[in-house]
Amino acid sequence: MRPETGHLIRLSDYLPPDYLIDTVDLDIKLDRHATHVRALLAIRPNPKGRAGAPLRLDGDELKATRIALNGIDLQPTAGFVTPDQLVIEKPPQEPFTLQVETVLDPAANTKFTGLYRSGSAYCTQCEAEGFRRITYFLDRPDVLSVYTTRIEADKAEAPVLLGNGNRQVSGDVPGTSRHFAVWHDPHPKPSYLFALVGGDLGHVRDSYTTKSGTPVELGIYVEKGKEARAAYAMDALKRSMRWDEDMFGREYDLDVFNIVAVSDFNMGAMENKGLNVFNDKYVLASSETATDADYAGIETVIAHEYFHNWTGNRITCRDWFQLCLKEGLTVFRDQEFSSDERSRTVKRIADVRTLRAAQFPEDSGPLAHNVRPDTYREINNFYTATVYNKGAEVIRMLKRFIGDKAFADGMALYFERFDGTAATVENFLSCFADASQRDLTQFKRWYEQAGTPLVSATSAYDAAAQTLTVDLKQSTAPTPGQSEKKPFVIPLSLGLIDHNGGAIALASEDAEAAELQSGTFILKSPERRITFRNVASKPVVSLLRNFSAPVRLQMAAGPEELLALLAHDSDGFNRWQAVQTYATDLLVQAVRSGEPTAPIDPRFIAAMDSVLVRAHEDPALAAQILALPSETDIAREIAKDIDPDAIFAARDHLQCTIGLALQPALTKIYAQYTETGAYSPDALSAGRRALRNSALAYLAAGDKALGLELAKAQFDGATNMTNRLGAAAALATLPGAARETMLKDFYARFADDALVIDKWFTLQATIPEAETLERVKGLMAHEAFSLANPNRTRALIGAFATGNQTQFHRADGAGYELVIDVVARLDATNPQVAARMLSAFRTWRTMDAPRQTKAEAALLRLKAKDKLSNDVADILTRTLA
Ligand code: B3K
Ligand code: ZN
Repeated sequence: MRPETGHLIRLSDYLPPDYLIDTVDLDIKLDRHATHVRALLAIRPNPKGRAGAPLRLDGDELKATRIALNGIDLQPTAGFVTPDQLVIEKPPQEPFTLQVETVLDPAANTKFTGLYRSGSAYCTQCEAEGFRRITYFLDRPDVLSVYTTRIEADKAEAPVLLGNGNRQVSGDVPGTSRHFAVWHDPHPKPSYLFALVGGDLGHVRDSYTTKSGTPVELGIYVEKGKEARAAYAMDALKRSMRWDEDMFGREYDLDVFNIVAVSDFNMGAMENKGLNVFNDKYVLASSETATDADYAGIETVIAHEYFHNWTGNRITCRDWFQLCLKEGLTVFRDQEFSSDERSRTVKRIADVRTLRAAQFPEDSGPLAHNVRPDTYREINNFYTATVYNKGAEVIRMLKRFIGDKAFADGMALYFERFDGTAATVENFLSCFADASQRDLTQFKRWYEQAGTPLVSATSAYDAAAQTLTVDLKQSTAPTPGQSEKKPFVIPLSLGLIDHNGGAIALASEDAEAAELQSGTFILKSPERRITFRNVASKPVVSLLRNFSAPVRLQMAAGPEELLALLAHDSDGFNRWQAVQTYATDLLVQAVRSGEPTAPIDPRFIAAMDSVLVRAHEDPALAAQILALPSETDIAREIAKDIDPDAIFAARDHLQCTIGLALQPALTKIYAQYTETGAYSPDALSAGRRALRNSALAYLAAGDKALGLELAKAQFDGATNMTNRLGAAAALATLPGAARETMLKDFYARFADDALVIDKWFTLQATIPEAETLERVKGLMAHEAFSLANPNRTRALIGAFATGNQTQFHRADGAGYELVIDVVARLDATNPQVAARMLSAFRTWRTMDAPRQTKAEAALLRLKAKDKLSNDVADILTRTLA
């Protein structure tokens, strides 16, 4: 156990490192059970550090075999070197070298951080604190070093040897069956960006010429035989490289850029300098095995990791509190990229859905934290939707607040001023304050206060005076450790629509000219009133257009107004939002009334019909509008005493009613959008498939027999995974022999394809019926299941805990018990993934009383275990607090 385990680390305690490490020379001899690592560190006292301070290098489960200072061996006696640290009490106060040899057992590394084995390959994951599992180091992001890495391995076992930077030399080790490669990365970098890979991998190669004419060799390494499935990722990579040059003026800076796909990975991917390592889920795609959503995910993640080369690698974080500096900004950049490559409105809707589904519950529960946290006990638990997705929203707001031009100038300043440094949020904001000549002090609260602000808006029309008064208020509920919230700077995009659907020009004495021109009004005090003049008739207010701020909006709007927005709003996002709001209101009312299956307002059905009529204008948008709010969307609105069964019943009833009432129109769409020609993952084709699959889901809900017939035919005849999985999902909702036959057939077809079998597990884990619990338990004993593989664990247990509201939150508590059992087992081997699973409990206090009792009992049972990792203990303590 490391002495600092569980300690609270505070941003306010930050001190610069006492020593700097200028160069790192590594010699790594790969072996399954005894990998020998020799590290030669060139160290010097940091002029900004404490003179004469001891040198404390971090370690984690390390075994040192030799330590030498300036070439002279030190006896590794107890106390000065332990598995967790290496301390030199009185190091030289001038430059010196430290040579450290460690021996690792990668095959036994089940945590998948540090050096480990995935399949037959060796790979690494160092962010956030994995490098200390390879050698002793100042394992913090503000220590930047130039790395040279010699990797040696058995030629047959690992013909491919990859490292950071450019390859310098390679060759055979004379008289042995081994070979080596030396990689040199000229860009100083923090240890978390170190990576190496060794294995017998297939590859695809391509090349790219930067705007300034420098050629770059591109390589994607995958499991042998899967090379063809890397084509889309390669295409996405080249498009990302071009986009970053065009939009941000950022060019790539090494001779090679390599990506390696592995099947055992704790998260999505990792931006190691010049050597990105990916979860193969975000690299491999073929039309038969990947859905349109998978293709979109690959495009996004490839772009995200590539964009990190500037926002993250060239400019890194001073400390882990600044994580949003690279993550929020890079998510913003990948969202912009995907918006440019696809449909901006549809992408915005998808991103807001993600934010609401993943970040809003975090921000209103026990795990709420600032976009830039003040404290942490386990940094790996802060790679959250708040840091990533809300972090991206904050950048988007900043852009809206200061304007596109000042934002672009601020980004250019940031790259100019901070290139090659480890920066802070303050550094970042100073560039935008300078570029815009605006004071960003209040804006900065978005980084410093947790919680989702509630904006309430009311409007009053005065026909005689031809004025419309809009009253805006903001408030933010307390979050753990923060009872008082100061007002945020909230940019609210607003438009007025007249009764014919036309836009009304904005005129007002209470607003600034820039606000009237841009339609973005800034709410920075607790309340603001804006009176619009020259409003000839009672308008409809379209507020929070394009989701201009990550807030919850409360605005009394009746069906007429929502229907007018759906029909006429020039803002596509608010057309979608109008239906979401309408449906959520209906469903919340149905649940609250205690009659979840009461008759549905016919005006809503008519609205959905109008969406089908206009579907050809933008099939992808129509599919989004047709998708009813999720069970968790409804639960969030209800906020307390939640009964997921009632929510499910209400939503299911609405889906069935629409499916039956609109059967002719849905059938027409289903027939009209039949797949023709070869599969293409482009946004337009994907939108057509999404619309057709949405029609299928409604038809199956409305008429089981018809649904069964259509879905069976679609499943059997599908020529791509989007259509096959769309059919399988429809069949999964229909209990009976056809479903079981489909599941058998699905497994038989794809048994050898891990990523597809993950889908097969998820399909079953998310069936909303009581038998699913036993099914999931049975699947845990299936030959294809393994807790050792994170994708598989997420596909079955993660999907059950987050994608099956009625069964995870079963009234008898058996869903909670199942997940807690898995967390307890998994914690012994992979604490990071275990902690992630456990965070499904973050909404437990919003459930009804009987469910809360069951959830608490399960959590306390976990707490009673004597050996919990720091990762799980941290989430558990905060969840129970
Ligand atoms: N930076 C990595 C995440 C590392 C997570 C460490 N627990 C991937 C990314 O955000 O690009
Ligand atoms: Zn990232």
